[in-house]
Amino acid sequence: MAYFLTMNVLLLYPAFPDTFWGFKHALKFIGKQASLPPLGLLTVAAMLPAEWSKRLVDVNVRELREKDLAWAEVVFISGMIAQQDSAHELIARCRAAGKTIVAGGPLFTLGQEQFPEVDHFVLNEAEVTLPEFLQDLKCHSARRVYASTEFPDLGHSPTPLWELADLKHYASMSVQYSRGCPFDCEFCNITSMFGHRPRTKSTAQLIAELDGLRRAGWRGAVFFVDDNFIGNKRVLKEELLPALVRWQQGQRGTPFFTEASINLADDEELMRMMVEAGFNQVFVGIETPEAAGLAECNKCQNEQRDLVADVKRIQRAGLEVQGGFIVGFDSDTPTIFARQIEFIQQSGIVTAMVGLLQAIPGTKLHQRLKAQGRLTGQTTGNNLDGTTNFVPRMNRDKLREGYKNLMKHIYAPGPYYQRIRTFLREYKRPKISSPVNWRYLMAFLRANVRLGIFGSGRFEYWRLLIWTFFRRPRLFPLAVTLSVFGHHFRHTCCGLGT
Ligand code: B12
Ligand code: SF4
Repeated sequence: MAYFLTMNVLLLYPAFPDTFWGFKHALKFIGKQASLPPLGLLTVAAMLPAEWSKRLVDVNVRELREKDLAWAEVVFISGMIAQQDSAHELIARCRAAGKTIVAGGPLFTLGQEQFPEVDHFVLNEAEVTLPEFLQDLKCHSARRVYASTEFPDLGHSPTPLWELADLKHYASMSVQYSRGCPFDCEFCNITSMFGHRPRTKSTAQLIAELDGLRRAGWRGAVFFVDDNFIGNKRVLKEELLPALVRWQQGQRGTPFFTEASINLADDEELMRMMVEAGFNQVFVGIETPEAAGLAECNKCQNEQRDLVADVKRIQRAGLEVQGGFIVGFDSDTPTIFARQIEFIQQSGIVTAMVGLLQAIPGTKLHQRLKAQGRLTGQTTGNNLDGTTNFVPRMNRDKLREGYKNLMKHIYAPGPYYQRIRTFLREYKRPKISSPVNWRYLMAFLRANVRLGIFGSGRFEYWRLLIWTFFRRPRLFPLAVTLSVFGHHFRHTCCGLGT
């Protein structure tokens, strides 16, 4: 690949399979194509020379056309493991069209050997590796692989080029304030990829990103895609959250959501400030209610606590809790399925992502299972597809069967709608939430037909709406949204239909 002052660069994002977080079946209700834009590629685009012409094709939103390929001189492709099938197909097409391919992002950082057709791998965090690649390109000496163990200062990360994305196709936008997490869970690859010390952008940088989104016309929800948003509580309380409160003033509020560890429940002040700043939802890794499972995966922050009470405290503060759960730990016995169901129902975690444990390359779990000779192959990258890539301690068929039944149970209309009521009873309505607009009204009408007339859980649907209307009327829009999510989960996770 040669370096030219003007170049046509195609930024390519592969398709996700139909999975839990894709929300494909729910997005149809609001007429959107994908839940979030490819933030990594938009950030990389902002690091490329300003004179280069850039075009983004997110295959989750629109197909890759021959004329896109004909236009491009070089293709920059990104992705995570769950997108690997689509990545292989797209790379084959780019190769056949004779394009130079540059690949980066978690899929390639952890599995470059599976992609022999790629010309250049620019791995790890582009803030470190991309400048070196571009410099070598100028000198006609670009190598095949650029990798680094350095964790860069995020103060140099540019504002993503939102203008490349067609924002109207996405349900939410994303920004990233920090990378890294102080904890050390055995199954997680965040710390090997981003380190233990949470690195943050400056408050001014983050506000500039939000301003950029506003300028690009975005008025909807924004996901802070931090690995653990509360990794540095002091900076949050002293700098970022007060700045976000100021940013929200004088305009229609922007709802935020993020990911955090359970110790958020210990800090009333932090929760109050987050809600005031616009946060109304948080994803928390609960993993398991079993002490032995938590100890096994080194989830020390979840040990010795009343996790149900913690979840309820966060909900009462005005933050909906979405939860991550895992079955398949070595210490799990067949009672784990009933224990997980009981926990999920009691806590009122409506969006409960329960996965079978998988060993992702780069994790301590992967190392341990490899040393024990228990690895059986590659991970699919989607821990909700009912597969494992190692020999579990529990009989494999029992594990899979128990997992399937668990998913069928928690997403069946009866327990699902009941869980929404448990949650709504506890939840304090935040000041800032998604506006009720024409899209929402269309979704409501569609839900009435799809779930209220044709749905197998139609009785539970109407019961929930009537209950909410009289008991928690201000949470009515949320009740409808969660009902629509249930439709997606039933389709995607357990083949239960509407
Ligand atoms: C947002 C997010 C999502 C969003 C994706 C939205 C989207 N359109 O991309 C949602 C919620 C849908 C999602 C889902 C899942 N996710 Co996810 N997700 C993340 C998260 C939290 C942030 C990603 C992000 O936007 N980062 C911000 C940008 C700026 O960083 P970045 O993308 O890494 O890009 C940087 C570099 O990688 C590099 N780079 C990236 N692309 C490219 C391309 C080129 C050419 C170059 C040069 C450089 C480069 O430069 C960027 C700047 O440094 C990460 C965790 C993390 N910290 O990265 C997990 C993560 C990416 N997800 C992960 C997983 C496993 C999943 C799920 C499979 C979870 C599940 N069990 O269902 C699902 C699968 C998706 C699906 N629908 O099927 C794993 C990926 C593991 C892997 N090796 O692939 C991660 C790393 C989390 C983890 N702990 O394991 N996810
Ligand atoms: S708390 Fe979350 S991000 Fe941090 S190491 Fe554990 S699973 Fe990974």
